[in-house]
Amino acid sequence: MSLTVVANRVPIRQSDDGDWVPSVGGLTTALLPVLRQRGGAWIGMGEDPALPERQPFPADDPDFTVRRVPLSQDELDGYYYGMANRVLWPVSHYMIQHFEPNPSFMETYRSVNRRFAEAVLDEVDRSDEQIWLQDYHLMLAPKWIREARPDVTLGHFWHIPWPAMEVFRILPWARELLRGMLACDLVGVHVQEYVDNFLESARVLLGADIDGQTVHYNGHTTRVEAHPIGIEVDRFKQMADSDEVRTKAKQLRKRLGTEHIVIGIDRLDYTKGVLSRLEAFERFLENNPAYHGTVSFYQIATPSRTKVDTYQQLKREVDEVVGRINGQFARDNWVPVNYRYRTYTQFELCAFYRAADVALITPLRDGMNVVTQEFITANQNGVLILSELTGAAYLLPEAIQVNPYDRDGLAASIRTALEMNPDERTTRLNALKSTVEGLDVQRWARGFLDALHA
Ligand code: ADQ
Repeated sequence: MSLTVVANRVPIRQSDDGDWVPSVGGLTTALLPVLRQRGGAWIGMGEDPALPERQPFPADDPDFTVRRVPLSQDELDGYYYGMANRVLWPVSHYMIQHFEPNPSFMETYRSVNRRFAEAVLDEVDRSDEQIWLQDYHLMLAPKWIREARPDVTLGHFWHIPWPAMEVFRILPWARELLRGMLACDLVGVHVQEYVDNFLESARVLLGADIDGQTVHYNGHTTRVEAHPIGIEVDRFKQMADSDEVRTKAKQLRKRLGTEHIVIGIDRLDYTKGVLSRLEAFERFLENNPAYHGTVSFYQIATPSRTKVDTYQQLKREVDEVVGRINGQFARDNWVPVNYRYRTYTQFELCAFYRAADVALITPLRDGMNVVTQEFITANQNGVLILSELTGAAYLLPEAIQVNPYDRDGLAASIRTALEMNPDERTTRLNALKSTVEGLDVQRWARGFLDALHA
């Protein structure tokens, strides 16, 4: 049975010497081996009109086809920067202050989803085909695929939180979007709480019949299941244990020169809670003068969605708060906050994970947050402080869990983490490691596809 993966982005990129290579990222890593083995296609948007619509990959002995859906600048603005980034992203993360319900975004989203559906129909020629769509960019495509091909198997994995029904219904197009999703045979989310929210949305907004985790609507049946995503555990472990990473981690500790290192690593996104985390670190310094000079906070933020105003604004605010904290507290050779606004390689990130005593992973809301799992896998004796508003929190009770809006609580948790005795650190970290090992990303892909097959 061949597989068609449909995602916002295609899984390959051009390397510096011009060759096409797989892109880096959890989804690519998980699905490329399956596609290579089974054959089929990966369909994603085409941002560059110069690239071919269909590209067999690898070029010399192709296993599958990369198919691009070419988008004009207007389409990209409406579908991606508009509907995906300014409508579905903020609402799903409960941040409705950033929600811009512009009907033209939805209009473009509809037509782009239809183009994705047409590309799928063009690629899919056999009835034993499995089609797996990814994420909030593609809520409507399933309906058009289903209308033309009642016989194919359709799955959808939703990578971000599925919000409470009363929040989801804020979307003026909530019912239409849900109907799109309910053309699937299987909808996957990270945790049971999102399953429950999805079922409740279908029941209340569409009057669908719910039987356990199955939705009956309009003559079709959709199962909704929790499939928590993981990372490439083995590769991360090997990387973290390599001489290169060990050396880099030592160099980092030496360069910072403080007894304790606290890290934060995120895409710079308002959902990740970088600002409130910095303010909590500021409060920690205010409340704990004895720690001045002994703790460095290293925040790495990778630039993201830089064309969207709210992201530009966030960057300015982070710059300002970092300046304020260092202006007030820095002395002699000690800089309390080291802030880097750039992308690092996974090797470099691994060195940060390894060097850290404490990781502050405190999103205001997050689907899973795989940085959490990367830290747990790479680190040897540190403490994880984790926002209770992430999907990961449901799976990782051994972390110190905090409400990211509670500045005093978060500040206090930093001290608790720094003062935790070594035995407790080890016990907690070992328990976290064993959970993360069970969440391997390849296992996630197999688990979802097996459930889809069933
Ligand atoms: P994201 O919102 O992108 O993913 P996350 O799960 O934390 O969030 O993954 C971020 C990835 O980017 C990690 O692999 C991390 O290593 C990398 N990264 C972060 N900062 C970096 C830097 N400075 N340089 C290089 N790489 C960096 C969405 C959802 C999540 C869900 C995932 C997977 O929002 O909730 O966990 O999809 O389903």
